[in-house]
Amino acid sequence: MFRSRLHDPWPASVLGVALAVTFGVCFLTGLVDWAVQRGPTWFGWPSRPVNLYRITEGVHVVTGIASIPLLMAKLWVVYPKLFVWPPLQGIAGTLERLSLVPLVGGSLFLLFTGVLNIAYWYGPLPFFFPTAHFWVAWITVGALVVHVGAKATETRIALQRGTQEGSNKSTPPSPGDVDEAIPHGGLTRRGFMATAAATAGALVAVVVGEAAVPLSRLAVLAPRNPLTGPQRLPVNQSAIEAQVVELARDSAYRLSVEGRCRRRMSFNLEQLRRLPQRQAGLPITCVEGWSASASWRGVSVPLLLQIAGARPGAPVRIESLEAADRLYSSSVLHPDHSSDPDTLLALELNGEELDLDHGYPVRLIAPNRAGVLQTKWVSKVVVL
Ligand SMILES: Nc1nc2c(c(=O)[nH]1)N[C@H]1C(S)=C(S)[C@@H](COP(=O)(O)O)O[C@H]1N2
Ligand SMILES: [Mo]
Repeated sequence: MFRSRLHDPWPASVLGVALAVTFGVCFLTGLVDWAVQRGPTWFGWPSRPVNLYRITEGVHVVTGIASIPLLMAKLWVVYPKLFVWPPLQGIAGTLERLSLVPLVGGSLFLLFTGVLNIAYWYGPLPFFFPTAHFWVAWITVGALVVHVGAKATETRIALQRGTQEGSNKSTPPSPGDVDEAIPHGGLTRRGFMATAAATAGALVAVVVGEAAVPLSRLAVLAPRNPLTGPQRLPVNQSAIEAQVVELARDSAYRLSVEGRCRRRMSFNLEQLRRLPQRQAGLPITCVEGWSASASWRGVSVPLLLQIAGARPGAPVRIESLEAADRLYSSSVLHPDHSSDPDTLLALELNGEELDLDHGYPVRLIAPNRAGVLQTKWVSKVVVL
């Protein structure tokens, strides 16, 4: 029944190593993402290099996407083992078998929810995506460590054999060697592995264009394209969705600075425009898979803190016109960011007054920061 050599240890091992790498990198970059957004206070995330978070987040999405065809191929290669008799072999064997439940189940869950997330499809999820994705990742990686430990020797042997076979074509085929002679459905082991790799590459190519402008024309499956949107920048949540249209356009709009500073202050838009302005090229990196760089102009936050008589590098909370119970209505700037001169309360984007959907009249834009923390429609700066 399973005589095809597609089900050999060699493809299983090569795919296993590839998956260990993509999962490992995806897990580490995912931890960075989690810590940046809701990590412990001791986790100091620097404001430089400006594009660092853009890279770690991009790598997270790309390694996750590449894992999908690799995991499908791997499951196809190893599923006959489920029918090996007797099913449970010794205590170690039984534990190894049991660890497959969280490993396979967790992997499928992570990849599935990850794809739903970058597709903006939260409808079917009965839980808060980041929390579930985070905890299942720990369980899955725990199971992965057990699995790698259990399979290390077997894998090393299979890989060595694979290379020897590759370099020594004159070895007569053993009775089990039906691969090149009787391909499985016309597919050789090499052909199968090349297909898995090519599928992974193609999926990465159509997704990475969401973050890399030179490839943006390939981003055929992407819900956001880095070059489309008002002022040539995508919008994540519009002013209508955030229910701030009236407040943002109100002539009574004021930006207030309060909290632990010597002077509580309040500025209308005209007064903000008359303060010294600073320009910076900074990306928006949305955790939902896209990122794009733009040119911003506005009031530097350290300067504003200085004007208000706050301690330099004090942490500040940036609050928006959005209702306070909504997910992204405010964010905190930790010292690295509140003291970086390129952390701006921006009034302009790509040489024009901010579009309403990009946060008019004032939005936060800081270097090396997650998109969810780049608060739009800012109305209050609270020094902590
Ligand atoms: N007040 C507020 N600010 C917000 C959001 C929001 O929903 N409300 N969305 C955030 C998210 S998730 C991203 S990725 C960026 C996107 O900014 P843009 O729409 O100008 O591209 O804004 C951030 N700022
Ligand atoms: Mo976002």
